[in-house]
Amino acid sequence: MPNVAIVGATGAVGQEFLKILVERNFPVEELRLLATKRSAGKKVLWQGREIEVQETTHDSFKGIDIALFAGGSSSTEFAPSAVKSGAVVIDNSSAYRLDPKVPLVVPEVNPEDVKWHKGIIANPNCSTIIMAVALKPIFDLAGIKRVVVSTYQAVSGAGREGIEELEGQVRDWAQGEELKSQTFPYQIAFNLIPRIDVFQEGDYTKEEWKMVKETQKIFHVDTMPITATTVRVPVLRSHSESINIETERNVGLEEVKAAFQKAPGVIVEDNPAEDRYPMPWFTSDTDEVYVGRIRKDFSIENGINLWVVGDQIRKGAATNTIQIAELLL
Ligand code: 11C
Repeated sequence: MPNVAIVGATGAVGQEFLKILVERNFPVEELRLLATKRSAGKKVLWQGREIEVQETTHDSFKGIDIALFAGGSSSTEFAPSAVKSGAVVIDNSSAYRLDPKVPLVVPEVNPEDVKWHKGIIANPNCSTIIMAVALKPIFDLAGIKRVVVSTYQAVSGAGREGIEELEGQVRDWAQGEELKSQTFPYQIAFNLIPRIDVFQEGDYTKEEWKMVKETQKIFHVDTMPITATTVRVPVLRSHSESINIETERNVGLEEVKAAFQKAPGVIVEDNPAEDRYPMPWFTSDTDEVYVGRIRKDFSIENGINLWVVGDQIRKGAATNTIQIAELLL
């Protein structure tokens, strides 16, 4: 059984790793929990074992077979040391995703890419993963000519601090107190913020470019035109996406629905007659990507509209990472 390390073990994604390893019966010989100095010394009870969180150092990875990095700046600092020690790193940060020597993997889309890793495998951005799982059945069925996506992203994308900021603002508002914003640039309670991460080329944000470039890499189609608008919404932990797809080939709606019904990792929730569609409150704490509002875009010849929702901390981060680790085994 492999020795596994979690780097960033006390954060939102790190904590989810602990649960998912158990749920999916992932074989673990030793589990080493690593975090910043601030969290070192904390005790965690996992599977009847009391594990003390250690500060991550360059020597933390001796004997480790698989290192799950929860994301953040620790990846560039420590992933190379983990690889030098012989571990395979699965990294949630954006540091290595577009590196041509590093596979970027969504197991439902490009599991075969795991095979050519050279020590590091990158886990895509959460909104990218959720979109990629939903695009895959259409890509296989009809080819994709163009994608237009708008996201409605939960505060969990900004980690534990994001969740605490929304909860704190709602509490303060109910008590008639002034709302404080630290993690987000503006008040997020009762608001939307159409800027996630920093502005970059063409006045698109880094989050928007991630959705474009990472998706192209995952599908091995550098030229697939994708345009994104990413928006933070006052939702706790599931990202939602409105996706408009122009297909290469004309396909009937029934074919599209049948493809989604068969697609791994997808749950179709689409019944207008019964007012059924995916919603972020109800998809939280689950591992699948939910697809609904499946309909023709009548404004173009081969167009499909979808509404897609998935838990950001799970399928958008921790579950996808552990699925990659399962492919390694
Ligand atoms: C968000 N997508 O919702 C971001 C969080 O590149 O893994 C994940 C950032 C990343 O804020």
